[in-house]
Amino acid sequence: MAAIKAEPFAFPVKYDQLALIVIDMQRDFAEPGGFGASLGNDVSRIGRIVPDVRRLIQGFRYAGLPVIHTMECHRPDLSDLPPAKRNRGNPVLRIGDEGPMGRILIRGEPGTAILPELAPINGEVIIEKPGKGAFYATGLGEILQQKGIKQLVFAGVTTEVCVQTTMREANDRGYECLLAEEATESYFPEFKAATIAMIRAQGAIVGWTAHVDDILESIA
Ligand code: C5J
Repeated sequence: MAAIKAEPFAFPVKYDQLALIVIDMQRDFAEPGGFGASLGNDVSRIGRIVPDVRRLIQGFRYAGLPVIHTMECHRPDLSDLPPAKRNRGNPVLRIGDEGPMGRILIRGEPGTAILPELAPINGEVIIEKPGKGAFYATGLGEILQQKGIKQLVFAGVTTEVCVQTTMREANDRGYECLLAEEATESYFPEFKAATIAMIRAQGAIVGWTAHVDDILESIA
């Protein structure tokens, strides 16, 4: 059986059931003036993974494998934004407030867009999600089922929030999940390291982790 070099052991890949899911590579998390920055984070860390995320996307496209993009965002009337989410913490700008890139994390605003280097192409699925996990209040589960996808390679941000939440949701739904280490990032390097360790602990209790080069070599 084909396998991708991974931790804690080789990932038993089935190419006809495999897709890449790129989580929330949006300007609001990666650029000054966006949601991430409004929470006091150093957003420059996010920009550094763009070349590796791009390589992964291109590898999947070249191999003819599905690429799915997610975006954390809300309706302009905020009807899908619970007060408990909007009121959390003490940010400079809250979700829905007008910022330098438009309203924070609102559908259709410039700051909510996926980074241009990683923009979806025609035919790729885009999941707009109001939660941290991509299965909550979206059609992702049905789409994966229709396409016969049972294995997901994960990239995107932030490792310990939307990436890990979605991996855990997927794992509980029976998907085999593989995190691409260089293609994910956190504002906190220690949280990224802890998430990688947690995911692959206890015999891949949530999933596997692998290097981008090893994933690309396998699907080439
Ligand atoms: C956060 C995300 N960190 N995409 N969202 O609020 O991880």
